[in-house]
Amino acid sequence: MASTNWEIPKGPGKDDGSFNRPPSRFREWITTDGPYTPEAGRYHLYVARACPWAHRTMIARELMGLQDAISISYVDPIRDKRSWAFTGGAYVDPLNGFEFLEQAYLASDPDGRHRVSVPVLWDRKHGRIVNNESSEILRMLSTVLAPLAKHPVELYPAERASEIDALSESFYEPVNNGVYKAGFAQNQRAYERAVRELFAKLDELDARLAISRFLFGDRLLESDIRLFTTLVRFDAVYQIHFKCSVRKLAEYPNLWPYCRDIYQWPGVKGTVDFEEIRRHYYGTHPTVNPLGIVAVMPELDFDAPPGREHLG
Ligand SMILES: N[C@@H](CCC(=O)N[C@@H](CS)C(=O)NCC(=O)O)C(=O)O
Repeated sequence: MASTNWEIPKGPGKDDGSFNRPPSRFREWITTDGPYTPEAGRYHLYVARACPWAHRTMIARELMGLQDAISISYVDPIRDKRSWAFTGGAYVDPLNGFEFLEQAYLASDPDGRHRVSVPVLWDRKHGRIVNNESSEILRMLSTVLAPLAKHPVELYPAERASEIDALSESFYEPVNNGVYKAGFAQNQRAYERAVRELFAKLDELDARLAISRFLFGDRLLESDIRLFTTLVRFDAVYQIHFKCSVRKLAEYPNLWPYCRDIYQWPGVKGTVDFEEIRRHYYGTHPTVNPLGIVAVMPELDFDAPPGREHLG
């Protein structure tokens, strides 16, 4: 069997066949007292449209109106041994002219051996990565970078901060990471545990959304973005490729219209590219899908009216 080294990341943790995600390497913050200060035109995002973690940052950039202040470029959805690459056409790096995203990592830490992951927040001024952890980049976009935004929206209101953190944390392992734990499990037991935990949490969230338009009432907040980027990929990819087989998203009475509600939110639809999402997953994990055949897009009407406006 080909080495899974480049394909499936491996972090510290029990060696019991379960997937352990390695922690993100770069964790600096933009702050008003520096050295990374909030300045329009200074920062750049490297993302993959396929990636649910990178997708969080793409959505926040749109919702806040940060497109002019923070530039963006896209890697090719197919990741191989050399990791993410700029292969030409729509996948170029106009900023540094990198051919591979690894060059950004090496420029930031020449001695390090890194998993090369997206998203990456790059600082033009120091020519290095500030941060490559999506939850932290998302937070910076909606807080310290808000003064640069054309139409800032509050995604992390102070009065709900601890509730938002607690809820996002509660579904990170079973849902956001859980679909990967199902797909990358190395034995039956680890797989079944991941699937059970995933659907238990989805059932719980579905119940919460029966009486609430978004996770915290009628305002779309950071937790919604973090849940959405997993949900929107669910039936096209996770249900099939990662064997998250208990139910389809489209069978959930509340999660499915909730997902459509966010999809139809101004600015969001343009960040979703099902073609790239499907090409990436089905084409990047040869141990999961050796022939790289891409499952046909399920018939899902993401534009159907969600009918959730009446909920508080
Ligand atoms: N914890 C990271 C995870 C990012 C991540 O794993 N991104 C995937 C793409 S969906 C990646 O680039 N994987 C490549 C690798 O780990 O080698 C975050 O939230 O930013």
